Amino acid sequence: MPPAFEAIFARAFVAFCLIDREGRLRTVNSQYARLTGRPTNELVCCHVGEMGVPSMELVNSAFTLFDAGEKFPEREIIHGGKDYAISVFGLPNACGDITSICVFMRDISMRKGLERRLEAANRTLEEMNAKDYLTGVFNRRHFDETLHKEMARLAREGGVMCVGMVDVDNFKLYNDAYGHLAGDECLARVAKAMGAALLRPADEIFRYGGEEFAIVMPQTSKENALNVAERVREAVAGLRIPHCQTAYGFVTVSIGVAGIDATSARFAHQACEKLIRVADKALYRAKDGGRNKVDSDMCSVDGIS
Ligand code: GH3
Ligand code: MG
Ligand code: MG
Repeated sequence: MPPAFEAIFARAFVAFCLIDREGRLRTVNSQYARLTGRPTNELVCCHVGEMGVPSMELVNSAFTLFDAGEKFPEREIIHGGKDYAISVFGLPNACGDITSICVFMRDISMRKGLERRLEAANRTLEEMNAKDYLTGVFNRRHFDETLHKEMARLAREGGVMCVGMVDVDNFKLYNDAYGHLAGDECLARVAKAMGAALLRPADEIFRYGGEEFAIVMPQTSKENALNVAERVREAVAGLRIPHCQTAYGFVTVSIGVAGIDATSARFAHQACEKLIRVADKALYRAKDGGRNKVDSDMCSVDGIS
């Protein structure tokens, strides 16, 4: 290599090496030596497999691409806890055959670190956007999105989906008796207990508004949804949060469950509204039945109502 080029490569910020078809290092610069933790003069003629960077898999795939007349797309790798962008070029001999490859490794750890922090911040923001601040369960916006998504999936895949509308009993009286702050705390505890009572990962609870919650149970028969609702009701009653203004003496919830099958789900928008209306009616019946109860119904949508 001309001395001027050697000086340039020695001082370059990128790690550089020249590798032959056998995977042996032909030339390396000091950045590459630093990356491997060995002095430059020890590296020439070493097999790249010993260094681990770049991998032999990368070297082989680069030769395969160049032999086919293609380019090697830039890759990102992690080595020694750092991120590198790898560019590879083929070096032809006098006959035009690629006999060795030049590998450039650019340290992009700073940029990748920032990208990861940004991704994590975006994930947190997305989660905050979907969650209810007070109770930590998903919010109404996420409920609407989930219900529509699940309704479309139901129409596509068949089966039955159920929704449970949950309402804390006599909650106005709770606030009146214990104050709004205690009311807030109570709602958070109730939400947590209800969430823990949902055993299937597909079942999800949302804060619908005020002291009302909604449970979405995809691919669940009405009978199974009733069991889930019963478990949720028991979980809240089991907290035994004192409520001096009710016949039970502790905080309870009433739940209305509504089921819908794939045929009705085809009328997606109406189906979502109707499902909630039917669940609401079942909820009123549970309230009328003395509260701390579960009631249910099936919902059918004919596309007109
Ligand atoms: P029912 O058994 O018929 O549901 O009676 P209820 O008292 O629970 O129903 P009502 O709709 O009369 O009252 C709901 C109460 O829930 C009134 C409202 O102040 C309270 N509430 C709604 N959201 C919150 C909240 O975020 N924090 C607190 N502390 N109270 C809330
Ligand atoms: Mg209510
Ligand atoms: Mg209520």
